[in-house]
Amino acid sequence: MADPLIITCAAVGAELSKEDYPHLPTTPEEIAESARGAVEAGASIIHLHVRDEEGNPTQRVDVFAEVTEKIRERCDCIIQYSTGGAVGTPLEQRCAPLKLRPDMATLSMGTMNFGTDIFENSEMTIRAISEVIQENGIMPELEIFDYGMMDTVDRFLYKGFIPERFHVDFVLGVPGGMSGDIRDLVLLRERLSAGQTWTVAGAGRYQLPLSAHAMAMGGHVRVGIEDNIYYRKGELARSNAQVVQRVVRIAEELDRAVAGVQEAKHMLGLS
Ligand code: KMH
Ligand code: ZN
Repeated sequence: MADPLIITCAAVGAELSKEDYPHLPTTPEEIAESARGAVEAGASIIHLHVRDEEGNPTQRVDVFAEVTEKIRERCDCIIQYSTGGAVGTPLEQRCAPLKLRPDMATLSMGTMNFGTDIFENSEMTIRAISEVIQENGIMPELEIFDYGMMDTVDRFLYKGFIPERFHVDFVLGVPGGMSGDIRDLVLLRERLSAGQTWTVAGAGRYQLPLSAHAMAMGGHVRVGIEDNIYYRKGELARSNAQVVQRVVRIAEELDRAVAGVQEAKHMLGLS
């Protein structure tokens, strides 16, 4: 019997604007409300990016603090800060919010083309972010966008650059990274040690099929507007809650219980 399903909601992201997607939450109030809706629908982790007063992506500590507080006022959930930020965010800014000690933080495991941009994660960048994550006692989620990044995980583990306990997120279907083909997910999953917790986040049209396959394979799922603004072809999602609700319905059909926040914390080694 598979473990209960941990649903992550990537509610905001750093790439979209309200012009791309009119319901994009950008103010602290909007982000916290959207997170609340997703958690009420069944998400236990909120993957968090925040926006400044103009709606632009920011790694400002005061904004992360305000949004975190507003989410905590509304619901109990695991809050996971992005250290990826937006493409081109300087290293110091990427690490800055970690001093607020969120439950989790992302750690991207390599440089890649990211659409028409370059998402820079050199060895020194990964090590620096990993150090700040560890200094603050945060559980890392390793973001794997491409197969070679699994080799970096193994090498960094061997060298002690990353801690031994982490969660893994396969982020598939980003142009420049690995595709969201199911065979790629199977290949990646085979690289994990027994008992390693993992999630899949499918970008765009890959979100739904990868979610369904991950659920059937015993993995966990990330959905949300950061990864896909569409509910189905040609139809925008109404909210983060709406896409989480669909995952919950599929999980029910697959007889996969959905993890509550405390269960998710326990499975991830956070409690
Ligand atoms: N915004 C992307 C460049 C993360 O959150 O750590 C990187 C990203 C990954 O979203
Ligand atoms: Zn992100």
